Formats: sequence, structure tokens, C-alpha cells
Amino acid sequence: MYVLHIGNKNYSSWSLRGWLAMKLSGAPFDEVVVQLSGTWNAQWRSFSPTARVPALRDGDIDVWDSLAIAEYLAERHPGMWPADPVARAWARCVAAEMHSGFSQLRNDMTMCIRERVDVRPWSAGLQGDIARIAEIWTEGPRRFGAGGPYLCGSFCLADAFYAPVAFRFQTYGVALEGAAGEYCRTLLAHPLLRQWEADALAETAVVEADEPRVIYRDKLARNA
Ligand SMILES: N[C@@H](CCC(=O)N[C@@H](CS)C(=O)NCC(=O)O)C(=O)O
Repeated sequence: MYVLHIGNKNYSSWSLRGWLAMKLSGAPFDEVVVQLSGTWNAQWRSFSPTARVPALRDGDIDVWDSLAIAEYLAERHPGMWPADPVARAWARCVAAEMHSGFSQLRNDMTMCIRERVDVRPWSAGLQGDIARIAEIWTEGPRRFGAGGPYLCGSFCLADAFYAPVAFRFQTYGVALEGAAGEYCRTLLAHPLLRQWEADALAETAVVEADEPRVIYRDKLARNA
């Protein structure tokens, strides 16, 4: 049986990707939720050499890092990437782009599912990241969306990688127009995102380092 270690569902965007990949595989797994604290936790080295989540254990094989987990599972379980090679190449590119890029978005819009805040004005870098995401969320459904409402038709790993962005946009009130906005709403309504969100809302732990109302205390006070 696979074992997946993940962090608090309210905050852990990387964990959400790993968890969605696990769910998408259709394989049964044990889910172990560990509490983020905002500081490096050496004890987590018992399940991941980086002491970070998500981390997958498959027998005596450890797979850490959400993209590696996605690829490991996709090698073993069919249908996690699009079947069409052109769509698959595109899906892999946008998942990789999410994995290695969008640092401004990651930094300025921490995932905190339970929160709703308006922290405008957004920096030029953040606006650039949002514009690129709108472009991806428009291009995918237009080029590959004939078979369904997701980036490449059916829900696949590329959607899993953008799921935390949809939660971030919900928290920070980023309302995209047109097809990108429609995709964002569709993603948030997916049963797996709804399940994750319900679990996140049931959590009570607070990690100040990831709390928008702590990070943006001064700005929110000025905007009030
Ligand atoms: N690139 C890694 C990033 C993992 C990561 O940074 N996870 C965060 C939680 S969302 C973490 O474990 N933080 C704990 C820490 O920084 O000590 C992945 O894709 O899995």
C-alpha cells in the first residue's frame, strides 16, 4: 500500500498536488497528515530526505517532490497524463512551468484556503504571473478541451498542478475573465478539490508564516 505524507490541507500547496496525483492514480493509499510549523522539521527526515511534504513511500521506495511523485505514479497507473502526444507534451510543460516558476505568485499569494483578503495593488511581477496563468488556462481548453472542461479535456496531472492556484485566486479575489475564469470555477468545483477544501476548513491550526492577515497586516490596515 502506498503511504503519502502531506502537510496541513489549509496551507500545503505542494501537498495538494501530490494528493491529487495519488487520487488520480486510483490506487488505494494511506494518508498521513503532518503539521507544518513554518520551520524546518528534522523529524520529517524519517519519511523524506528533504524533510518536506509531499512524500510518497511505496514499499522500500521513497519518492519526494510533487513532480517526481506525479511521474512515478503515472508510470504505474494509466490515464494520468493525456493520451494524445501533443496534449501530453503541453500538459507536461505547463506542469513543469508551475513546478519551477511563478515565484512571485507563490511568494505573494500563500495558500490559505479558509481566508479571503484583498491585498491590491499587486506588484508588476505578480500581475505578470497572473497573466501567464490566464494564458495557460485559456490555451489548454481551446486547444485540447474537446473532451471535457479541464486543461486537456479530462482532469489530468496538469490540472492537479494548477489546483493550488485556483485556491489562491479564491483567497485573494483574483477574478479572471472568459475561458480562464470559467476553468478556474470548474477546477474549484471538482469533487476532489471540494473534498480537500472541506478537510482544510475543518483544520484549526494556524501557521503565521503562511497567514495572509499576518503577512499583509500593515497593508490591510492601510486599505481598511
Ligand atoms: N518542490 C517540493 C516542495 C515541497 C515543499 O516545499 N513543501 C512544503 C510544504 S507546502 C514543506 O514541506 N515545508 C516544510 C518546510 O519548509 O520545512 C515539492 O514539489 O514537493
